[in-house]
Amino acid sequence: MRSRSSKRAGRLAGLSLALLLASALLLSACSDSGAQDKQDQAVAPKTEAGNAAAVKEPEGFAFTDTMAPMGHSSGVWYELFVRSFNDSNGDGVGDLNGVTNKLDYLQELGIKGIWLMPINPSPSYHGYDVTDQYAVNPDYGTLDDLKRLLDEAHKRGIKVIMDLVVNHTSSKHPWFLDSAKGKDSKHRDWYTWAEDKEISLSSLGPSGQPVLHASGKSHYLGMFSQDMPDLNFDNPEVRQEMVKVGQFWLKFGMDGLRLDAAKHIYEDFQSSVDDPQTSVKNKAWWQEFRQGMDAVNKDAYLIGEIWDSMSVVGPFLDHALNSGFNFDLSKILLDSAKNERANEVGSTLNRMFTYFSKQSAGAFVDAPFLSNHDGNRVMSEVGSDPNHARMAAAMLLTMPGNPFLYYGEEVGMEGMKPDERLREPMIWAADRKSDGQTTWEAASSNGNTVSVAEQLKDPNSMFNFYKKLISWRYEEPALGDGGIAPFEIANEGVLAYGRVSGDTTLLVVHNLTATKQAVDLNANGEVPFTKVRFQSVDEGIALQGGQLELPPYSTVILQ
Ligand SMILES: [Ca+2]
Ligand SMILES: [Ca+2]
Repeated sequence: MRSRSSKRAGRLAGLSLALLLASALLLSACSDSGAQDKQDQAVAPKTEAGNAAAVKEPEGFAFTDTMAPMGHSSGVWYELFVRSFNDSNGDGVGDLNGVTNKLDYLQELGIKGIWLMPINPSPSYHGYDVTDQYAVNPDYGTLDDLKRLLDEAHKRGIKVIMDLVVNHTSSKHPWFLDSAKGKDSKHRDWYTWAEDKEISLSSLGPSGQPVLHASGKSHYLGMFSQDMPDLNFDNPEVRQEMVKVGQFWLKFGMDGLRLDAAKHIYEDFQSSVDDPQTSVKNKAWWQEFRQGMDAVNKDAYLIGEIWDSMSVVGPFLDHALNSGFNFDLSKILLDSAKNERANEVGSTLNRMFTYFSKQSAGAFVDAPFLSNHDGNRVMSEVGSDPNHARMAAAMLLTMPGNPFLYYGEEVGMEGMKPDERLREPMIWAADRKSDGQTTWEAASSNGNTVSVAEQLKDPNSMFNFYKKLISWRYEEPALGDGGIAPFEIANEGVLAYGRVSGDTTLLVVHNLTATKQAVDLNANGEVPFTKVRFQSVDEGIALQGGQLELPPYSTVILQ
C-alpha cells in the first residue's frame, strides 16, 4: 500500500505528480457526478487566500508547492450519548443536567465542542427515531435544562451541537400515523408509499436490504427499518418543515447540527446508488438547508454523516455542510495502530483535501475520528492493547481539522458490536454506585476499565495522555489549521507527515512499534527540523543532525 520514493528528486516532484494522479483518479472515481464537478476536479488547486497558502521553506527542502486552503479548526469535539453519560437525579438514566455537571471535566480534557446524540422524544433507547422534533426527551429533562446546559457550556468556551435526524422519523410520529391513514390524509405524501408512486414491491435498499414495509394494504419506504419511515424530500412541505426544525434549534442556542444519514435523503434504493441524480438532489437539498440555517446563524456548524468515500462526500461540502466525518481515515488510523504499520496517511489526505478544498472553495474543515456510536470502540478494535490505543489517539490528535472523540475513549472504554455494547455507561469511579453513574444498562464490556476518578489522579493515565495531546493543538494552531503532506521514511513501523500553516512547518513522527527505532530524516535530502517541539514520552527521544531516535510507542513533533 505504501509507495516509497528512494530519491530526493522523486519526493520533490512527488506533489505535482500526486496532483495529476489525484485528478485522474477522481475523474474516474466520480464518473457519476455532474460535468461541472468533473471539470472542477481536473483543475489543479490554485494558491488562494487561506490559512494554509504557499509556504516558505528552507532552501533544498519542500513538502509541497502549495497546500489546499481549508477553514479554521474549532478544536477537539466530543460525541456524547446522554443516556449513558451522567445521571443527575438518581434514576440511573443519564440526563442533560448530568451533562452540565460534567462540563468542568470536559473543559479539563480540552474539549471545545460537544455533539449530543439525539435528545428528542423517541420510543427507542438510542433516539434515532424521533416522534417530536421540537421537544426534549423527558428521560433527559426539559427545554429549560437544555438552555442551562448551553449557557454553562458557552461560559466555558464549549460549543454544543445536536444530532438532527432529517432522513426519517419514528413510525410512531404523528406525521406518519396520519400518513398511514390513507390516500387522502394531510401528510400522505410526506412519506413514500410504493403503491402511490408505482414503485415495484421487489425494490431493495442500497445494501440489498428490504426497504418497503407493509401497512394495511400499502407499503412504505423505511430505508433503515420499518420503525424509521423515510420522509419524502420531493415534497416542498417536508423540506420547509425540516428547515424550520433546524432553525428552531439554532434560535434556541445550538451552535450547529450533526446531520444524521445525510446521503440517504435520496439514496433510498439499490438503483439510487449509481444514479447521478442522487448526488445532485442530495446536494441541492443540503444547500437549501444551509441557506435556511444561514438566515438564523451564519456561523452554524453543520457536520454530516456521509458514510462513504471521498468522491461521494465532496459535493456535500459545496456551500452546504462545513464538514463530513472522515470515515476513510478512521480505517487507516486504526489499521496503522493495530498492525504497527505506517499507512499512506499524508499523501491520502493531501489528495483528499485538494479535492475537498476545490469543492468547498477552501472552506471545508475535516472531521477525523477513530470511532463513534456505530463502530467498535477504539480499545477493543486494537485488541485491548493500551499502547495501540494511545498511538491511534496520537495520530488522530495530530490530524488537521476538528477531531471528534467518542465519550469514554479518553479513558480506554471497551465495547464491540452489537450497538448496545458500544454505548455503555461512562465509568466515573471505582465504586460503580457512585453519584452520577448511569445504570440503565450494565457496563458489561467495562468491568476492568479504570475509572475517570482514578485516571484523573494518575499522570500516566490514558486520560492524561489524551489531555496532553489535545493541549498541543491549542499551543500550536498549525496542528489544527495547517495542511498535511507526506514524508517518506524507509521504515514500516514509523509514520511521518508534515503539517504546514503559513510560515510554520512541523514534522510529526510516530514510532508505532514495541521496539526502539532510529531513523535518518536526511535520507532523501537534508531537512530543516532542529528542535523537538512536543513529545508524548518523557524520555528516550533524541534528535541530532537529522538522526532521530524514538522509544517504543512514541510520538514527536519536530520544528
Ligand atoms: Ca436521570
Ligand atoms: Ca431517504
